[in-house]
Amino acid sequence: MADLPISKEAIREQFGPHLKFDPPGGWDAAAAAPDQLVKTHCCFCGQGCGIQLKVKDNQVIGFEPWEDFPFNEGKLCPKGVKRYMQGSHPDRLLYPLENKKGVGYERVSWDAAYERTVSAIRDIQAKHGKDAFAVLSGVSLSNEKSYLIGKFARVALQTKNLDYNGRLCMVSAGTGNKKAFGVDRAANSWADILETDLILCAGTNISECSPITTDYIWKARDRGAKLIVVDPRITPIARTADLILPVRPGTDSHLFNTILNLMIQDGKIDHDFIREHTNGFEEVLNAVAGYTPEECEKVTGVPAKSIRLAAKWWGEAKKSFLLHARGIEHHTKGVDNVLSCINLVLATGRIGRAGCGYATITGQGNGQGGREHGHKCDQLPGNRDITNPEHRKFIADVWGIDEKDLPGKGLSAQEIMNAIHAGEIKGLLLICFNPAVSLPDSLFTEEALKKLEFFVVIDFFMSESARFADLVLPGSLHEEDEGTATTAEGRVIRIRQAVTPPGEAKIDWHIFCEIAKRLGKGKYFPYNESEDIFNELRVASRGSTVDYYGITYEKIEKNKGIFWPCPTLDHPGTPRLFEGGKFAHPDGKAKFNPVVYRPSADEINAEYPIYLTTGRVIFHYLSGTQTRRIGFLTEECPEPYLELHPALAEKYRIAEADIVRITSRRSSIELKAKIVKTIRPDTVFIPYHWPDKQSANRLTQRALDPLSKIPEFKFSAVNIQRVDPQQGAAHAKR
Ligand SMILES: Nc1nc2c(c(=O)[nH]1)N[C@H]1C(S)=C(S)[C@@H](COP(=O)(O)OP(=O)(O)OC[C@H]3O[C@@H](n4cnc5c(=O)[nH]c(N)nc54)[C@H](O)[C@@H]3O)O[C@H]1N2
Ligand SMILES: Nc1nc2c(c(=O)[nH]1)N[C@H]1C(S)=C(S)[C@@H](COP(=O)(O)OP(=O)(O)OC[C@H]3O[C@@H](n4cnc5c(=O)[nH]c(N)nc54)[C@H](O)[C@@H]3O)O[C@H]1N2
Ligand code: SF4
Ligand SMILES: [Mo]
Repeated sequence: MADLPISKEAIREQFGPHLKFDPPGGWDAAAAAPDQLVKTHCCFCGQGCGIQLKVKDNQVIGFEPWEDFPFNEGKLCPKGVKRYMQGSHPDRLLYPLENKKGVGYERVSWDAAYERTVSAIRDIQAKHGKDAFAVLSGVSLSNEKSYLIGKFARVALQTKNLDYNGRLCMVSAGTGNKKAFGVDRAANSWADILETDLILCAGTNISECSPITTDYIWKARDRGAKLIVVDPRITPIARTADLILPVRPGTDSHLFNTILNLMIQDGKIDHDFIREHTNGFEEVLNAVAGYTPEECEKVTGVPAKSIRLAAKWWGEAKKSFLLHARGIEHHTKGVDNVLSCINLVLATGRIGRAGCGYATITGQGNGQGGREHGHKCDQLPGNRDITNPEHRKFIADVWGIDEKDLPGKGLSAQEIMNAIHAGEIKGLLLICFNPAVSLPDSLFTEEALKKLEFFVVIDFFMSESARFADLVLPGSLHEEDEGTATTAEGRVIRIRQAVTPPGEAKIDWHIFCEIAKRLGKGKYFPYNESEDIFNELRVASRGSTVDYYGITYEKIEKNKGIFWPCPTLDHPGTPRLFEGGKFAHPDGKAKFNPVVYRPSADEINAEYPIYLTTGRVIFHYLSGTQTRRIGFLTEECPEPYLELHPALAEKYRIAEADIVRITSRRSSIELKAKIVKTIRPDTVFIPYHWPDKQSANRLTQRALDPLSKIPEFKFSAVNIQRVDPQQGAAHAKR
């Protein structure tokens, strides 16, 4: 802060070339000393980095590092650095818009918007039943909003069809964790990464997607820790790895089963831990018995000697930490992949103590908290089960309703879209989710959204999904409301309001409370401020595996975050789970789960011979509606591309920057070729942050994991073809 104010010229020189528009509040404001610095957190990924926002005249005009926030100690990635540019962005939605047939979007009053929403809900539910109106939500939203939206769907709308975008993200990990450990959270805080001796990263592009975690891994490596990476691509973190297992997409569980079998044969498992702290090992032992490195090499494409080395290192390590993310989870066997990883951890007993641990790296800003508070089709707050009579009674009592009025288990996100397409669901309220870009098989999603009788979207930008809406309501950005979020580590943090929403935009949860009121359910939503909602959430989570009861706003601020579970006001929180080998199942033991390898849903054959996988780049976030609007980020990565190996490029006579048509059993898109040596020669990769003709999801399929209901984003069979230069020129004009 000492060197403020800096000159306009200095700012223009530093940021000018990267800005497509003037900075929020104009150049003068950017150069001025802020009125205040607000200590809050980045709105993007699940790392939840601390950041200080510079506020002037009710606008966020920049940022300063927050160096004493323990997780990131002031460090930020390029998205965090530029996040402040959304608040006053020229594309901000400032008032409600109604889509009038033949006219387009027209400004309407909030009163008219609410009346139309309420009468559409009433009409559709009267004609087609309560469940014909669905809610789809997202976990960039705070814990308070996630909790409130769950209650809104169940109490105000009484629909069972509520689900969220974590269904595309965290559910395979969540299902696997609950099965194995009885609770769904990273087992350790990242502090244990610093102390470990061997790190295994499976299906996670750490450096681009959880950039601050890179720092923890580097620090461990400075102490001599080894690194094994399992990924079909050599991502930046893999470039320094001791061992790379370049697995063919969709074959991970074969690899993990084989590694476990080798460890069992070599006697490198912890029999005492297995006997005292786990159930089900015998079944796993039998399930992995037939898995040999030679067979595994055929299936996974990983050399048998690398598999043996991985088994030796994992078997012999004194301390280890296993991290995985969507690379192994975005599959029709995502839960199996997660369980086969966890079996490796349990077999060595290296969990629940210093330097020994396990975590799935949670993706979205509140991907952890948002999956705990009753935001999912099968769940009530406190990660309670909506089909369990005791859990239902507990929550019905907290909400002051009769248990029999609480809806049952509903459809998951993709199943809701399928039901919309089939004409069974007629109305949709969508917030913080952009399915037109992020669901698989995008042309199907577009067809479905067009069929809705009534579709209302709450967003702060006109997302690609909002283009199909009857009503678009302007909601709030992260820094426009108070609240909490829970990070990938399980640390509950405070999100601070820095400014009020611009124009007529409203704080998201106020919109829900008003709709509830107009539906005659106002008495269930009596909140004046976010803290009132949090205090109810604390009670609703009390006694569950996800106990927030002992966490208060004040306590979070004082301690710079509190790890759940935290059952009482004097409890300090729990950074490390499972200490002393005590797990969250009723008998205190962890559960081994046998996994039998099975192929992916799409089939590789002569017509579709290539493995397509999809994912992210550092400069963009999810469906891109936020980051594609920020000058610097779009300049660094302006468009998607097809990443392929030189050997594959040569086979198809493709040169760098050629236009390539990629075709799956769903559709085709055309992208520029990016030829890299860091990918398997049988696999191609597309980053998915773009819509329409640039959308990777035009190619992906709607097949789901039977347990978690996650789509198979990480594997589609495709063919590729160079588009001749004539057609290429046509492409460039479109
Ligand atoms: N920059 C950036 N950061 C983000 C996000 C973002 O959009 N942009 N999103 C956030 C969210 S919500 C999420 S979920 C996380 C995602 O974080 P990650 O899961 O780390 O990212 P992805 O790019 O989806 O995929 C990870 C890796 O999986 C590999 N992979 C693909 N198929 C397979 C396979 O079959 N097996 C194995 N072992 N690996 C495979 C890919 O090559 C890729 O390197 O990132 C979070 N952080
Ligand atoms: N092919 C392929 N597809 C994928 C993936 C992949 O790896 N490959 N990854 C999947 C994963 S892991 C994820 S998490 C999903 C994400 O997919 P989505 O959830 O659809 O992506 P977002 O871009 O977060 O969309 C959120 C929308 O909500 C808005 N928004 C953000 N914050 C707020 C808020 O606080 N209030 C309101 N009112 N609106 C808000 C944004 O402007 C944006 O329009 O995509 C999935 N789709
Ligand atoms: S996007 Fe993630 S890693 Fe980057 S600054 Fe934000 S929270 Fe930190
Ligand atoms: Mo995600």
